[in-house]
Amino acid sequence: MTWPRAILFDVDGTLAETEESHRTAFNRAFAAGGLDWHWDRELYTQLLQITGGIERLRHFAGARADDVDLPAIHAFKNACYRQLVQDGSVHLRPGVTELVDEARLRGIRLGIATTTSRANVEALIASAFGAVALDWFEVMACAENVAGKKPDPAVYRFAVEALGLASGEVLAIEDSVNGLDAATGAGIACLLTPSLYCRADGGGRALLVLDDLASVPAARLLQTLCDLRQCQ
Ligand code: XBP
Ligand code: MG
Repeated sequence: MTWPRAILFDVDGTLAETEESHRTAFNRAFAAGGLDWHWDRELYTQLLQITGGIERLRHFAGARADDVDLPAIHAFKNACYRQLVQDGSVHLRPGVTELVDEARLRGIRLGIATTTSRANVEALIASAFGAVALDWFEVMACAENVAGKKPDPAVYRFAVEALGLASGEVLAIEDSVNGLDAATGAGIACLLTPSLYCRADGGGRALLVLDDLASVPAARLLQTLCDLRQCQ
């Protein structure tokens, strides 16, 4: 099996169900900032169509955006989020550890392609896998690296270029249709594992859709993906 040569993991919703912690952190930031805003699960489900926390805030604020220091609210939100991560509130989704271990065993390179910040990614990886794992992901393509957020394919293009590979040599793993569109828009085959907030989304362009990465043992999953890729 020679494919894939690298796997690019999305973070929020894919490595872990992070969005409840982001939502909690947003609400704490609103309260701390003296705002009477509150995002319940129903509203947050709709707001997640807007990728990126600051973009989501701007969209929600609308005409009020000029009256509120949105970057400060977002920075406070991210500090709260990282505290939740460091406190151990966020766990890896089923099968993630097994797939990462199997990929490392086979010499498949690992990377990250996310709309969130590098600080948030590093906090999650260090807390969930252990600090040693920060070296396992040789490319971290994050919010700081590109202007456009998913479904813009820019973050995937950046990651593939940093790996020095062709897009056809890489597998992406995503939880949302925005992420799927970003990966496939960059010419990267994508495995979709819908997260709690993205269950209703479709996965038409995905190479494969699974409830989670534990649905198939890691070695068999990699073989299945390779076979599917050859049939494309
Ligand atoms: C994830 C997101 C956001 C987070 C990111 O998208 O857009 O949920 O709020 O946190 P994806 P920031 O999983 O497709 O990368 O507030 O740091 O943007
Ligand atoms: Mg995601």
